Amino acid sequence: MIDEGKVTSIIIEESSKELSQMAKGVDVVIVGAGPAGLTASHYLAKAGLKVLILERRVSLGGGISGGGSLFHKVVVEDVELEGYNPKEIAEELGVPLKKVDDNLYTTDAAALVAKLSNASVSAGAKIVLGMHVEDLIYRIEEGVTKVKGVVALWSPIYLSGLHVDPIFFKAKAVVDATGHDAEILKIASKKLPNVNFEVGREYGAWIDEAEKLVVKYTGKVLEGLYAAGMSVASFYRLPRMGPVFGGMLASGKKVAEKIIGDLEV
Ligand code: 48F
Repeated sequence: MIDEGKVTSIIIEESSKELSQMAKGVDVVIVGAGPAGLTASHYLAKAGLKVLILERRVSLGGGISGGGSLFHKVVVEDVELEGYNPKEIAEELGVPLKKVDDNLYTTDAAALVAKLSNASVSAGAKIVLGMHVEDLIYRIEEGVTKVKGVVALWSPIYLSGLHVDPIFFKAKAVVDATGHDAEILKIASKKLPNVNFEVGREYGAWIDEAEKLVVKYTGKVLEGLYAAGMSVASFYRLPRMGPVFGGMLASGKKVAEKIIGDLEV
């Protein structure tokens, strides 16, 4: 016999234990569980870092599922993007690929979501769904603005517009993996002192350039704040690539390597 009250108390106790540990500080908070965020989390967690992904939806994969214009296939390419090969990354993460052209491979969107999510949690990353990041924690040290974590609200609270105070997660590094809207970079531009940038929107479509440039420009934006995936394209006004996901995987891997280097793991 399973007691109803016990089920709820297990959920609350176990979640609270973990959330309270993570609130005190993780190594990396990644905002957004799309392809870039999930890929980054795998490599960061695999390197031994404590990684928390906060995702405001109650689903994983971001734009992957709707990515092929609602067709169930997506495309990954076998090319060098600034030293990163998306096909090799996909294979490393267990994504089943079918060759369809010289350097183009396809997989089911659902398979990409499942394999990236599996790679993330299997490496030890923690994913909390239904959590909307609405602000940043910062300090000014020797005149330099440094990001020290995020301010978050459960999504239903955020959506309801109720006047409810948020919760905090301290982190050594925060990654904006929020996609086209580059929400965390926008927050930084509006809410942090001494930050003199504006966030725009990516340019029109040019796949070859978009895939290369999004990887090239992936990295640190401010002390403690990094960008990966389509937020990079919006921030630096790069072209878009549409339903080709290689650049997102490569960008995720690159941001992980940058952070691992900066945190001297
Ligand atoms: O949009 P998304 O998939 O970003 P990405 O990893 O990949 C982009 C591609 O999907 C596609 C493309 C390239 O092929 O053009 O669009 O860069 O995933 C971003 C995730 O971040 C969540 C959002 O719900 C989505 O799942 N997100 C956005 N803002 C917030 C957030 C926020 N403020 N707090 C929490 N999650």
